[in-house]
Amino acid sequence: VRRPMKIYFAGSIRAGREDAPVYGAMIKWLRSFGEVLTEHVGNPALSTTGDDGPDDRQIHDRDKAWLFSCDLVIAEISVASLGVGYELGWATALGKPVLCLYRPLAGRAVSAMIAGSPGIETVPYSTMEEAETIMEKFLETRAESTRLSKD
Ligand code: 6K6
Repeated sequence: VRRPMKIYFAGSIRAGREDAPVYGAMIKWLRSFGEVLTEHVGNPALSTTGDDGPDDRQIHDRDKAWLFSCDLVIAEISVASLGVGYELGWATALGKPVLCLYRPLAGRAVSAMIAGSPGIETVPYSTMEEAETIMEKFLETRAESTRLSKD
């Protein structure tokens, strides 16, 4: 049975929203491959304070449920976030395929717990075009194994 692939996209929220347009562009592109469970991550209107949204327990529980139900996880980690790191830890513990994309910056290295994790593919990129090529390759190989194990 083929159903749309469920993609969990992770990106910084309270750790800083400067890359929100990047998340938005990636999410928009990913929509042609499946359902993106976490579209709010790319919403430029979402601030870092979020006083008007659901309370933290609701956010945590809903995101955790999405993480359990997703087929794979893609994270943009150029802005380092505790929440994203926490999600990546759960994703690998759950055995989900995980891709982390980042733009390399001088003097800043990706956490060894992410870059060194055998359950995570950590790949640098510089242009959106490059990011799309990397995501497409990841989706093609992972979608196949997901289909084989779930059908
Ligand atoms: C809006 C503004 C502040 O808080 C909100 C509503 N918050 C969230 N809504 C949905 N997902 C969230 C929220 N806060 C964190 N997350 C999840 O953690 C997302 O899936 C992100 O990938 C990740 C971001 O973590 P932080 O530590 O940067 O906030």
